Amino acid sequence: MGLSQSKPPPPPIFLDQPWRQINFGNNTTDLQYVEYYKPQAEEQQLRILLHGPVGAGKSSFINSVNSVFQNQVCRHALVQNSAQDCCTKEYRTYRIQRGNSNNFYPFVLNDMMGLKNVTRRNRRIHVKDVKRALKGHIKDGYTFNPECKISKGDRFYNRAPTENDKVHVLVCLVDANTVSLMGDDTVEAIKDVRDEAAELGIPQVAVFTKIDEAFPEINTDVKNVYKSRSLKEKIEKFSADVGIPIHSIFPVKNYHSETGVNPDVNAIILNALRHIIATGDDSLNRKLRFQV
Ligand SMILES: Nc1nc2c(ncn2[C@@H]2O[C@H](COP(=O)(O)OP(=O)(O)OP(=O)(O)O)[C@@H](O)[C@H]2O)c(=O)[nH]1
Ligand SMILES: [Mg+2]
Repeated sequence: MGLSQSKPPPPPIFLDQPWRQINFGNNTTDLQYVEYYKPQAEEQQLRILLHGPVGAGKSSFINSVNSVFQNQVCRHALVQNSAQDCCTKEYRTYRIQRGNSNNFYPFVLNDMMGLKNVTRRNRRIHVKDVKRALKGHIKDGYTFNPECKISKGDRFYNRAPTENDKVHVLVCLVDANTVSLMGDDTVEAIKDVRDEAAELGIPQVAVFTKIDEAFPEINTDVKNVYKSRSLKEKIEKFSADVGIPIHSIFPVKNYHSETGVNPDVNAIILNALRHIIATGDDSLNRKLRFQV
């Protein structure tokens, strides 16, 4: 009789300690940071540009941020309904209203067309479009064309962008379900965009969406987000593949089908937003100091 080799037990689902601490429930630390955030220069706004593969949850993230501050689920940015349907094609700026007032927060979020069927050719075009958006050359309402970049003669081309038109922080959104299946061209496109941003001195943050769908332990309770071993491993792998450091990667669950907001989901969204704003503000301040 041969010796039966017993398989090693699978690693536990949960880590002994969460790898990042966030305040669940009423996350007042992050909420107050965002509430009181004000760029140093008067009349300055902080511009956040979202990019990433089609269907990653860019528009949903904008709706989720809005939902946190409206205290109800909002659907201002159009979200795709089916996997075949590429939804966002237009470049658009979203301002976030302070409660019911006529006031807006001094940060804005820009939505753009996602990366789809990436080839070497359309990757180059996409990267050029993102570069122009980063420099503030694309006006609201521009419809992206995957076949060619925005031309300097286009009526949506802004020839003289001000500091308010320029992007201060770039956010790469990826779907946690499919991140490991991303094709080489998509990975290369994300890296190219990262390099362009770095050349312009614009920092980059990544957001992992759909963590509820990808990890049953998080679906059961979103408070498990930083305890999930598989999520941590996916983030480490993505970080190594595209070169975005782990401290700049934030997992998020967007509001997608729910009818009301939830304090723990809000806490995760606010924590990511706070770090996005802090990262952008740091680069904006450095830039303004140089200009004096
Ligand atoms: N379960 C779950 N579904 C999500 C989440 N975020 C987005 N979705 C769903 O994923 C689909 C795509 O979301 P979108 O926000 O349209 O993605 P997008 O990146 O804007 O897509 P394009 O505009 O086509 O590039 C929609 O059906 C959303 O409801 C999430 O965190 N969890
Ligand atoms: Mg979209």
